[in-house]
Amino acid sequence: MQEKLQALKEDALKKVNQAENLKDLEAVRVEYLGKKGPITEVLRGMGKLSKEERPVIGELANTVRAEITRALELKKSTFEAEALNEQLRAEAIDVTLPGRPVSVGGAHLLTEIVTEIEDLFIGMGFDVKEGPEVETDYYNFEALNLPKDHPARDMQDSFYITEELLLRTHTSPVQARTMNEFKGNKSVKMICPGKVYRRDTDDATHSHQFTQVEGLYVDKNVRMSDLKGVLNQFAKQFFGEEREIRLRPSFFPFTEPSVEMDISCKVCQGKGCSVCKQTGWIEILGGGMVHPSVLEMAGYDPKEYSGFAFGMGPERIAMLKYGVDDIRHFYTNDQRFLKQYHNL
Ligand code: 2U9
Repeated sequence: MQEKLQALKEDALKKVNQAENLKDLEAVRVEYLGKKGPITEVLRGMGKLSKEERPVIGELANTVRAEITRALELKKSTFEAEALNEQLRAEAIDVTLPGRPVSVGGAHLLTEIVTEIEDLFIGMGFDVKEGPEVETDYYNFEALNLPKDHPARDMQDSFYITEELLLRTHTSPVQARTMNEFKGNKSVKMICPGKVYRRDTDDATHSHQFTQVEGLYVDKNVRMSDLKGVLNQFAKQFFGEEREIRLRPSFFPFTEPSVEMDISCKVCQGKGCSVCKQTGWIEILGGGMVHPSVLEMAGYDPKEYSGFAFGMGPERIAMLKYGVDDIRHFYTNDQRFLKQYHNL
């Protein structure tokens, strides 16, 4: 019996050695240690052995089983390590390969321009305020000296939602609201950037939705020369120190007197070219002294307070600064256009 067990052990260890994979190993395990295997058979037949033989054979059978089990496990872990190595080799990443470039987004040109304008005015002590795009007829027109029968309402054909509500045609209602909020007791120094809407047919220079930045400074003793100083500072910082400004008389219902501001043409340095239509000057914004009726409607005494206001269109300004030839480029989101202005 002892020799039989020794022979079994040697056979089994030999087969473990010869096994080429996990499947072979499992077959060896089943053959020798399985329920119907020879070792189990020996252990089952212990009852038939003599009293003296039983502990000797029992111990030997257990030892043989333990040795075969250990050999199986050892070989199994070798196979597993090999499999893992093979997997690691197959899945290895070549970190020296050049990477795929990630395309990085950026702020829209209009956002960049509006932020730049905001920064310049913040630098001159202005607050930035926003307001609703759906406005009441009162704040959009009435409070700005544009009563119901005013002919200037025709100039701003509007998108009405109800008889009293419309999409704002300018950002001026934000200023009217702010003045109203301050109840005539405080000075106001603010700009309000935002989207505005007009019933225009879209073409290279018109868009039914565009952007405005408007400004307002109301206090005691605010004068036209303050407006000129602030706008001159803005123009030089935004377009370049070498640019000159000029103010021309104009008309807006909410300012009196009203002006339009031109900057000297960069292309011809004021000599006259096709960009400035041979005038040497390019119009960039409008403004004036806040109309006394507007001050009064907002609760400010026009004898005590005065103010200046101005308005500009960032699209037009961006078009002038970067030579963009069609306003629709700002809204059609063609990446070939937008990407040119990343990292300005
Ligand atoms: C209040 C009082 C006065 C705002 C003003 C302009 C002149 C102006 C246009 C420029 C190009 C609009 O974007 S654009 O089409 N704006 O010329 N805007 S004065 O005057 C105000 C605003 C609010 C309470």
